[in-house]
Amino acid sequence: GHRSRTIWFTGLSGAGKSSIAFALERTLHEQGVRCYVLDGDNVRHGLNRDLGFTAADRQENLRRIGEVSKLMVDAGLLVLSAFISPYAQDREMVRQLFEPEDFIEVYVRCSIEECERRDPKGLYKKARKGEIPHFTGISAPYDIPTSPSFVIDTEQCSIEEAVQEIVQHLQRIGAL
Ligand code: GGZ
Repeated sequence: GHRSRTIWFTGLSGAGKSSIAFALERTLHEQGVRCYVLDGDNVRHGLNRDLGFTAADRQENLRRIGEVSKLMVDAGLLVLSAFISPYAQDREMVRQLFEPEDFIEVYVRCSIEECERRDPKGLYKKARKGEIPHFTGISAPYDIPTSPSFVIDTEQCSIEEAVQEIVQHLQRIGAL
């Protein structure tokens, strides 16, 4: 049976975190699973609009998102949180908010070269010109996850294949 929990997607800008989370949400809705996607577009313009991209602001961004995710899990939802979450220390802080089985970390892997080629919002181009400070992968770090629950490589598989892999993983661990 389905239990509410948080699936936390981490990876570079343009790696495909939000696309996978929204596609997964559609698939799970079709199966009657109540879920909700949190990502930069619905959190950074509202709840966290006072925060930028320094290490301290990212930490506070992720702390609040972790707390909101936890409230939504308490309310019975499967929460799909898609944030770069570049610092291992911050991902660990968020993990600590949950029971171990209630937090699944998915590393959405894609090389910086490929993210820069995709550049869906033109942000890498701007970051290269020095117009966006602290840009992850260009002028700010990304700590590669050392023990994620699951890795999705978006240079190797499509969004739909990624969704199928995650659904199968969730079934394997009895989460669906
Ligand atoms: C990284 C930035 C930055 C900087 C704006 N560094 O691809 P996007 O556009 O839609 O997603 C990115 C989003 C990252 O916000 P997060 O809340 O996920 O970051 S973190 O988890 O690190 O707190 C990108 C855009 O915001 N963006 N400036 N400097 N990404």
